[in-house]
Amino acid sequence: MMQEEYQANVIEAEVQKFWHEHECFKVIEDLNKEKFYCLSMFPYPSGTLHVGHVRNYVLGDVIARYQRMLGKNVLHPIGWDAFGLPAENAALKHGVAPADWTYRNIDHMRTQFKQLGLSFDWSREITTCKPDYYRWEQWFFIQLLKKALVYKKNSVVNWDPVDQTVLANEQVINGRGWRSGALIERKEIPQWFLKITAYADELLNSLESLEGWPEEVKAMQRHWIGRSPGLAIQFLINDPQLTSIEIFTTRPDTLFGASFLAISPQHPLARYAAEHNPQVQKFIDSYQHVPVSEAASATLEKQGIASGITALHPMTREALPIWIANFVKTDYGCGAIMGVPAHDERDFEFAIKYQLPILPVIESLNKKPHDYHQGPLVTSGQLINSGPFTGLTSEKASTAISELLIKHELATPKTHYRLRDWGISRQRYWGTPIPIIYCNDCGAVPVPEKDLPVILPESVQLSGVGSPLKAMPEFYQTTCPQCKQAATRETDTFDTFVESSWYYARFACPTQDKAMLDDRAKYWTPVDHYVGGIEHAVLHLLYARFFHKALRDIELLNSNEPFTRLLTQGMVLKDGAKMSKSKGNTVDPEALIKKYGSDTLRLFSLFAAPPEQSLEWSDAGVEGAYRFLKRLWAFVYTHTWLHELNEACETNLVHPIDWARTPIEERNLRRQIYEILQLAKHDYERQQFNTVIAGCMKLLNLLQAAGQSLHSPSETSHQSLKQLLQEGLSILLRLLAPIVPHITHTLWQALQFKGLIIKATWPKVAADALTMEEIEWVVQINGKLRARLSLATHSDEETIKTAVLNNPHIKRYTENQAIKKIIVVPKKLVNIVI
Ligand code: ANZ
Ligand code: ZN
Repeated sequence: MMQEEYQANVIEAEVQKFWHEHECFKVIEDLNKEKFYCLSMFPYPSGTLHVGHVRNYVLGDVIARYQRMLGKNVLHPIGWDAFGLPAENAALKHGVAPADWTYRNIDHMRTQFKQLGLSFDWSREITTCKPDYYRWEQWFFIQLLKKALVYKKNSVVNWDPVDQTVLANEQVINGRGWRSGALIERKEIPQWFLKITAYADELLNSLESLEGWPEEVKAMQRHWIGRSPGLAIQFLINDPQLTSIEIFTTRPDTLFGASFLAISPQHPLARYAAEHNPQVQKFIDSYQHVPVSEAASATLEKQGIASGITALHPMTREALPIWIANFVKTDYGCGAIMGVPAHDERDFEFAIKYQLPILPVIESLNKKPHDYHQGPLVTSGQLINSGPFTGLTSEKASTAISELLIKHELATPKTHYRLRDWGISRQRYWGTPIPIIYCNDCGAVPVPEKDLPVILPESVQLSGVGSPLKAMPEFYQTTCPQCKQAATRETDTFDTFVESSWYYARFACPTQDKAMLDDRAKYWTPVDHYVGGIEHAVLHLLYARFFHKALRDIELLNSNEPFTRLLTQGMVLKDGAKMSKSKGNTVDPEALIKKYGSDTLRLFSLFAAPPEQSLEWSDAGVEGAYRFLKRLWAFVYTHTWLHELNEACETNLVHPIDWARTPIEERNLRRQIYEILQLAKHDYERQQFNTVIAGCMKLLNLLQAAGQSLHSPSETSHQSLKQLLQEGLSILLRLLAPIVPHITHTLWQALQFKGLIIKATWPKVAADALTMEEIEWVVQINGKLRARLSLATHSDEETIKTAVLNNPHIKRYTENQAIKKIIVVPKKLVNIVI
């Protein structure tokens, strides 16, 4: 029997127990059913749930539950992105091993997730810091190595000289180590890289196929990949020891405007020049340790020194000086440029400073005069002072100049990318060990597959000085797999983005211990709907797309993209500011669950804003959500007798109702119910859950009002109204089921509807409910309002035209007139043109 009062905590605990005991959300592969893979980005186990998590996981949960009710085979898994820096920081602070801290947090957050009523298939839980997971990551790294998609090179890190540790960027505060306060040094050390650039073109081009992604995210990815098609041009050098130098340009049309060449301080030619010139050596040395991050070099004051070497202009045969300049990036293009001061900002600034010639070669198409000594003209236009190319547009000239140079083997087409290869070495303890062994004779040797996983020791004491792995001979001492002599293991670990790049595929077969993935991954992937924060728009999503393609290329997957549709949810704000611990404006979801129950929390977080927008936290809003659920409960409580109808239906005691003969109020109510249903379906498809909820609130009001006219349950008349109420309630509960799954589960049972609401099918719109109603049509003659006519909403054009022309009001105007045209705007107006 149903309780009179809505006791959220009691029913939620019961319903959750029921789901758990009946393994309601466990799925297996079923080729006869349409699959749907719904995934919210898995969390870092930071310790406790915050409202941002609530939003992320509730959104995913609603989508999963909705798709189940549509009859699909829904995979909705969860796991833990368990490696990472915070565990090491916590370990230093509290003296507890990172593993213990992490597992404890996971246990706590798992309980909290269960309290939220999230419909996860818990049998597929993944924890990335466990060897059964990272072992396959190590295996995959070795496959990439075999395919030459892994290499090692020197790269700069932040070095804390006091703690003798490499620091992550976020651990460097105002140039100092976060713990030691020591001034950070830049240090070059060898690191492992994944060749993501090998997939640059595909990563860019297949963005086109991602119709279910927000434009904004695709634009960010495009920019990050930053494809620049251009030309590498060879300039011959007037020096007996050298032959030529190659520069990269995206503007071959400006070739006649080049008045110098510039190379980066790390360019081999700069080193050559330094051999004979101590000034040059000094200049180069002073740039050895300057950060070369892009932001820094854009604003850096331009500085340079002439190398003393000149190059030959391929067209004019003039000698151009080669400068060594700080604004030329080493690792972009050819590390060398042609300076065109009349048409490029950086070159202009440099030319002014060092008094290099400014040679205008482009004018604007409308020939508007431009003072080239005041600043460059950077747009394309029409060529001037360019020999045979004068008069051509920039576009035509670029093609013509490129073709001529290529023909004479003085240039090659080259495309450059902003995208860099992915440095995955981290000088950290709490991560996946990189499966490499260093041997004095054989060099870097991958760990043989049969010896995987390389297990990370979990019981360690962190001192804060260096990685504890470097102090554990039992970890690093080993023998060379090739020559069997003593060797040492790599002590660096993977960037934690590696784990999150393939977890979505592993959810298909989380316990498979013979392979990284099996055929189940082909069944479930791609993820049909992925939900997560916009902060992952570039790195995580790009890395996962890269891994997906690489996994496809070793035939472990069979699709091109990992995530078909992407929902990026907005932030949760309080008083207009981002919620954060440091601001002290956080809200504790657990306390709210205790007070109101998780259905209220779920309802509020979906009702307060559409998913993509930021959500303003409001205590009054939470209260409002709670009141609605109480009202729903009370309404069902007073109408539980409606269940008699369910029994009657089953035994065919109810006569089918001829709705056309029922009173207009009932037909109206019925139409409104189905209109709400129709809209809700549309809104579910667009994830506009806030308007779904608004519709449900309206529906409850309608049912309440109608319910009041039914005074006593025993009354035998009003059969149609009772049935309508029952129909309306069953629709209302099903519309709300994905959103507030506990209360709807309980009420569904109280009303004795068949089966479980989580397995109920999505309600269908009764078409006749919508068609029966009449609406008012506006009738115009030559655009002027002449009459209003009540006609059925969905009448066909012929019926409408006949009714209009036979109307006496209209006849007055149309008599003896030739009718040229009759325009019918469905459900609105008819315009007669005479
Ligand atoms: C001549 C020129 C004339 C250029 C002109 C631009 C405008 P994006 O589009 O970002 O790829 N460049 C090439 N390599 C460089 C390096 N290593 N460091 C700094 N700058 C470099 O930029 C391509 C342009 O950036 C190239 O085209 C080159 O300058 C410069 F009116 O060549 B341009
Ligand atoms: Zn060896």
